[in-house]
Amino acid sequence: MARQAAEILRRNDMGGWTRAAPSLYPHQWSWDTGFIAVGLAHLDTARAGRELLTLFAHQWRTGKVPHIVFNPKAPPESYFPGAEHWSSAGEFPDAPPAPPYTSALCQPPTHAIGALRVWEVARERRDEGVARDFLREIYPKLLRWHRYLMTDRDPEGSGLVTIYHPWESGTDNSPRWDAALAAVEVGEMPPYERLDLKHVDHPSERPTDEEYARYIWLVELIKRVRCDEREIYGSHPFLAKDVLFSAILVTANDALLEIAEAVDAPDAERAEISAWAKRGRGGLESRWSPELGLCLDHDLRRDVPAPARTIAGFAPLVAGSLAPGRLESVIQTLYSADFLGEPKLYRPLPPSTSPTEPRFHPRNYWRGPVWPVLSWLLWQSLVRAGEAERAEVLRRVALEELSGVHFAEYFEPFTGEPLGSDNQSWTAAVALDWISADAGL
Ligand code: 9WN
Repeated sequence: MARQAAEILRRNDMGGWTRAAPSLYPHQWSWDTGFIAVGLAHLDTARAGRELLTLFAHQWRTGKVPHIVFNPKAPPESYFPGAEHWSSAGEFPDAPPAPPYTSALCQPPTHAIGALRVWEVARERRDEGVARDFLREIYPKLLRWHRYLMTDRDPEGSGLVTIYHPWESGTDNSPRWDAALAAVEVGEMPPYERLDLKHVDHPSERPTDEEYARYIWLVELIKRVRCDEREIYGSHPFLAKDVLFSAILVTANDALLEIAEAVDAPDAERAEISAWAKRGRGGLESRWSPELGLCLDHDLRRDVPAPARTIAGFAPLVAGSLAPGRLESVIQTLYSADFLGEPKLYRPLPPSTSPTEPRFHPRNYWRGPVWPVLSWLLWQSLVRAGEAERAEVLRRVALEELSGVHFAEYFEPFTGEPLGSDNQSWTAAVALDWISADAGL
């Protein structure tokens, strides 16, 4: 399986960066890149470092890392909305020089996690030289990125990141966003053609046309204000505090702190990073719902919680270093009949949305299928929480799912059927990391 996974990453390698998938996603995606670096670290630490540096070459002046860097050589009409639609450098004063163009959105910050894995693997191999140079180069960029998220994306100082679009969450059509998205009224905009449906077996695996219209309308509104963050905060119809994004930022801040130590960063910067992680944990704790046993997002525009039983609710586990009793309560929900204890599951792997959630759908994208990258995130979180046995079971079962050598984007939770795009880079990458964990690497 390791050979096959490495082969997928090799085939998706575009020379210094990796496309998310061969046909559906021919560009570089931000949070995919963090996971891909984790996998590449086991093949070639220098190449893994380059993956992150290539993405960060397109960091915005604000510190934002764009959610997509568009591949100028992608076949025409391969992805919508593509570079022509965003034309970011032309529209947005803070965008970097183009081409390549970028989107104006961002995604969860998996990058410091990837960078730290590169460093860890290099150290295990006693091959620190190149990796230390890489850390020195990436560290200030990561710091600017996290600072952007902790300030522009959290002017309230709540410890929770605000997103402007469901795509920023990475869990696009999760029921987490249903109510906030339904409140968005779509206005006049040029007609467009969805290209995503051409790449999957059935439209039921992807978001609906109504959801898509709202996605494109939100893009339109961001373009109209030239991505001015203050204007977005004031007028944008979709603003939400995202607990999974915020939890990934907490764990990424922990990783950044380790990187800061390795590169001998000034004390003031280390103190700043520690304060961010602490603030993030506090923010997550304030969103804990004892009723659902999960952490809940918040619809900031309408100032109401967004209750939904989804995998994002395990945010405190992902953030780690929990308040007393919180680990037990999160684990109780994870192993309850709402998630891993559901007897109809084909394998005990976490569905993206709980089958007990009325809006659950077993084949539709983020509404139920199992996503290997999120299983990886929970596995990693269990390891960090000292739950070695539970983590090990999850790792073995997750690898079993991939043993049909379908590095699919997501899987039907009751049948194990691979869905979405095949040969997905981040799926191959997390498989490599899981396999390496077996070898004790
Ligand atoms: C929009 C690339 C990306 C992932 C996201 C996943 C999907 C894009 C889409 O693919 O999103 O960003 O067109 O559906 O939801 O998490 O980063 O793999």
